[in-house]
Parts: sequence; C-alpha cells; structure tokens
Amino acid sequence: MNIAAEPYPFDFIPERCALLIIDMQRDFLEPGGFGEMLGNDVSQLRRAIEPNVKLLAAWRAAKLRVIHTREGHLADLTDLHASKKNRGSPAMRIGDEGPMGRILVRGEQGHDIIPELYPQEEEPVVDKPGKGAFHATDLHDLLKHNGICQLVVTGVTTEVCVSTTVREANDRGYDCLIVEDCVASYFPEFHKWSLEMTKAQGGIFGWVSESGHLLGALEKWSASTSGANAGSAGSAANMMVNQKRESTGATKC
Ligand code: TIU
Repeated sequence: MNIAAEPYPFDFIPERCALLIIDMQRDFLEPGGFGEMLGNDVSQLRRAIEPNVKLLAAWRAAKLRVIHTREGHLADLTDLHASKKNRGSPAMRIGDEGPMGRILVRGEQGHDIIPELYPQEEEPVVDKPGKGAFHATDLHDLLKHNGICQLVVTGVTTEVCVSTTVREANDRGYDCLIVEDCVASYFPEFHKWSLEMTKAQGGIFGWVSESGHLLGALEKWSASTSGANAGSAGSAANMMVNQKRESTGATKC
C-alpha cells in the first residue's frame, strides 16, 4: 500500500510496521520538567499532541503494533554519564527535585507519558538513557521478534530524539517514515531542517509524510481486514504476515 510521502511514496506494509512514539513525556511537554530546565519554551511541542492522539487511535483501531519510548535515568543515576549530567549550566540538573518530581528520573511524574497518549497495557514502553531509542535498550530485539521492519515515527523532539532514533534505525535496516505534524521541536527551524535532511538525497535517512495520509491508509487497511485481525496486535499481525506478503508482493523485509 503506497502512502504519499517525500521524497517518494512509502511502500507501507501494515503488519510489518510499528508506530514508534518517541518521548511524549511530561518532562518535555509540560512546564517544570527537563525541557524547560534546558531553557526551552515547552509550549512549542504541544501542537504535536492532537495529531498524535488521532494517529494513535487509528493505529490501535487497526490492531497494529504500537511502541512508546521514554528518556530517563535510574533513581541512583548509575546510567547517567557525567557528560550528560554536567552539560551546559542549567539551574537544575537531571536527578534534582522539580515540581514534577526528580528531573528525568524513571518512576517520577515528570518522566511519565502525557495522559493524552498514555500507553495501553499491551503496548511496550522502551526506557532509554540516551537520545536514540536503540542505544542501551532492547528495541532492536523487540522489533525483530515481532517481525517489524518499518517504523512510522512520531514524538519529540524532531532534531534530537526523533532524528537520532531514525538514524539508528536506518543503520539497522529499518525503513522509517517521520510524520511531520506528529513531531515537534523547541526550534521551528531545526524541525524544518531535520525533516529536510531526512528526505534529502533520495531519502538518505527515510521518508516524511503527514498524518492525514497515514489515517487514510489505516482506514483502508482496517476495512480490508475487517474482523480478520481482531485479537492481540502481536499475534494477529504475525499470523497475517505471510499471507499478506504474498498477496501484496511485499518482499522488502
Ligand atoms: N532537548 C531536546 O530537544 N530533546 C531531548 O533532550 N530529548 C528528546 O528529544 N526526547
């Protein structure tokens, strides 16, 4: 199934594709967290919430794989490099007590995903200490075990954790599509150029599209499988892989 995208249409294989939502955490999107501590205007990111809500609802309705990530550190900060802790000169640092609990520490309120996009029980949440979602996590194994070779990537921020993750994924053989209206940055120009860099040179890191195109494709997919893929996302999707690959001629992954 082709999805309109740049630099050219994306060959969407729904049952082999996961929606990867990067770091939609209170620490980045709400005042008093890590994002604001770094000197950023967190309101810049909120425009991505509503398009993500719609895309996530459609993805869930289609019973396809959803994975969330969170950036953060262990309570004892043993996974926090001194370089990350000491970078810049913020008034508060990772691990300090803020209005939403200890900044960027797992288990604290600020570290959690915003209520609008809260993960459902069957949706894996990958906790990562770095910017990329593959570094020091089991994401690659999780994707391989679930037969996933394509990623539709959303979340924050475009040029930091989204871009780092897409670059990591690209080097591991995944086809990535970034959803332009579902990613956001504290710096609009970095957002723009990060997307430009992704799709330049024939899609050097991947594809860029808009949520409207994905919603249309998901609707078609749901209609074509109506009822056949009911049940848990993983098992239903896996059972349909071979049959669908034959019928679509998809041999890319
Ligand atoms: N500072 C910034 O733009 N982003 C981060 O620190 N983390 C993520 O992008 N998630």
